[in-house]
Amino acid sequence: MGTELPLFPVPASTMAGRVDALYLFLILVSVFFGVLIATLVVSFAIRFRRRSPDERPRPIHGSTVLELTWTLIPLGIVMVIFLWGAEVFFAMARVPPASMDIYVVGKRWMWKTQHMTGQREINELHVPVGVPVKLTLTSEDVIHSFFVPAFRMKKDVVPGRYVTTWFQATRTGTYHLFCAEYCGTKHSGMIGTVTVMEPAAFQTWLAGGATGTSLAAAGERLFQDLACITCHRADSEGRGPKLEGVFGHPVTLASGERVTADEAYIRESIVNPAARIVAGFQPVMPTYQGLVSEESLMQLVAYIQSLGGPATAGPGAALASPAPAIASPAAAPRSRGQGR
Ligand code: HEC
Ligand SMILES: [Cu+2]
Repeated sequence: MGTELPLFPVPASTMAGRVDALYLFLILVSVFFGVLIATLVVSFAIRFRRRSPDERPRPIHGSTVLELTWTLIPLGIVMVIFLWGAEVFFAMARVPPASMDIYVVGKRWMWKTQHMTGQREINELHVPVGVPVKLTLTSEDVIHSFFVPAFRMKKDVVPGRYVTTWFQATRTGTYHLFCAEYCGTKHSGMIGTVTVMEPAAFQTWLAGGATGTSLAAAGERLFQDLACITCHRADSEGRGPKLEGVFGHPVTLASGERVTADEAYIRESIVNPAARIVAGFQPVMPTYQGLVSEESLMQLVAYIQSLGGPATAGPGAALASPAPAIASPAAAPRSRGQGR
């Protein structure tokens, strides 16, 4: 659709028009039946009013045709709403394969974002226009909700787990970011901005704030500091499984189940290793629950992601051309794995 409706925030993502169209349809259906019912209530009240004190209404006997009509028409309408809604829902839930990764932590009362190249922002998020961006979000404390009205995107951010969502901005500009889940005294202050930039300007911005340490490199440092490396050795001689080539690939568990090693699986393996034991290993890994902040966990996940497997051309490759210098080897092309 893409048209601008008055009273609506500007549509600035690929999903915005689709959400608005569905929303408009719901409004039109509601208005149509609202007006129809109100008109009938008033006109019937006048038409069938009691004209004399001893008037008795004629008894009504059932009508199959009438019953079928008012059952089948609403059924048809709600099925349209259901199928249309499901289609939009799946489009929002399925992250396109070559998306740019950004990690987000909600914390009373701020949003902290981390780019793969290592840039961190608070209550701000810079993204390139026309590139699908995958957000991996979690909360350090209570439930928050990441809401960007211009993108028609709202995602509850739940402590203790990762949720993912995505968007692709369609026009440059600065848009509101809100927390849409009441989270305490300063909930109303948990706001920020999303700045959508031309890809070249975005590269300049990325390079400008360069810390020199990519997310994966920060994770690698933690991997050594937390002594993960003593058990997880690249030569497979440690007590734990080798983590090279794990990310994005299926893992066989001791229970015989097979799971895909995505961000959520890696996070759980670190904070709650006992939950899912890798086949062929003893449950000797200590839990790091409470020892590592959510932001550090994301760095560890990014590091393990960077060990993922054979490099394929990721979004880093597509974006890196204007400023290849910023794409550090650990952060740039990653395998997106299969099965996703
Ligand atoms: C005492 C040895 C030990 C230490 C220290 C250790 N691990 Fe582990 N880790 C294991 C073992 C054994 C397994 C396999 C059994 C299981 O799933 O718990 C494992 C499993 C994993 C997995 C799942 C791997 C797969 O192939 O599915 C990840 C990810 C992981 N560890 C990350 C870490 C990180 C990150 C750290 C440091 C913060 C760490 N481990 C510290 C022993 C250890
Ligand atoms: Cu909040």
